[in-house]
Amino acid sequence: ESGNLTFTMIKPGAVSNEYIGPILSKITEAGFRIAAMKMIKLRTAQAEVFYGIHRDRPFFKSLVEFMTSGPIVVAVLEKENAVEAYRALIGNTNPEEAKSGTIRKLFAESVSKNAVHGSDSDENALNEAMFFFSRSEIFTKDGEVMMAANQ
Ligand code: YYY
Ligand code: MG
Repeated sequence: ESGNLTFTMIKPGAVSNEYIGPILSKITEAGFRIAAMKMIKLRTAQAEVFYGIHRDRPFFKSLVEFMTSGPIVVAVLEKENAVEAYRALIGNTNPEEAKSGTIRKLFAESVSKNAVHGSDSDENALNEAMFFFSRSEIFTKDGEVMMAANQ
């Protein structure tokens, strides 16, 4: 049984605090399937494009500096209603306002160092997934390439 997709990043900070394993456990225990995953380090230009919608916000420069400060884990997750379900699992942008049990409540240090990213719409989820992964790197439950180029 397949669902829809969302895109996540485990941010620097959560990676350097050794929270990759605990965060992935929360994700899989919540019923998400990992369809794609890798560890990378963002270049400044990549972070500026990824967060381009926030270009004019006061926190943009510090956001880009933080997101390029160390390795991150990028992943594509599958579940029914994935975007909304994952936003609920990660909790409020500000960990002080996040509900107990959410990933940000458990693992975030602050609003700027908030452990994880989660897409906010189906359209952005697909765009963000394709920003980091080629079609041949995203897999179905059966281990087949999800989006064959000739589809
Ligand atoms: O989607 P989400 O990550 O929950 O929040 P956004 O409002 O899209 O902001 C993106 C990103 O920017 C946030 O995860 C941390 C950072 N940020 C910040 O550093 N300071 C703020 N006051 C607001 C957001
Ligand atoms: Mg956002």
